[in-house]
Amino acid sequence: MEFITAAIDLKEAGVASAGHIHLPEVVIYYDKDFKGSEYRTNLNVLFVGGVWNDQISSIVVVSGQWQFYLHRDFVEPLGPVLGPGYYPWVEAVGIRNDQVSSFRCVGY
Ligand SMILES: [Ca+2]
Repeated sequence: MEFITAAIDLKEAGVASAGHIHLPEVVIYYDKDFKGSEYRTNLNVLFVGGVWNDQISSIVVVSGQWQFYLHRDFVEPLGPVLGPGYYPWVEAVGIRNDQVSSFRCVGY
């Protein structure tokens, strides 16, 4: 993997510090309908890099609120913030297909 990643600021994201913590988590897929290569992460991804750049076509948000971006380093949001759920086709939620270059957790 050539991803450039960083730990999520849990306090900023609103994750409770008491008790056990369910970390924000997302899974991205190369193709629609959760097909092709997949990558699961609990990190912010400043740049998906290499073979993943401009390739994401479906997403599972396991936990947290996630924003996706057209450019690396969280520049130019694509579509709405996505909460937990299955997103088999990014264009159905307003995220252009094969355009995501970075993403991060913006809430919990
Ligand atoms: Ca794709």
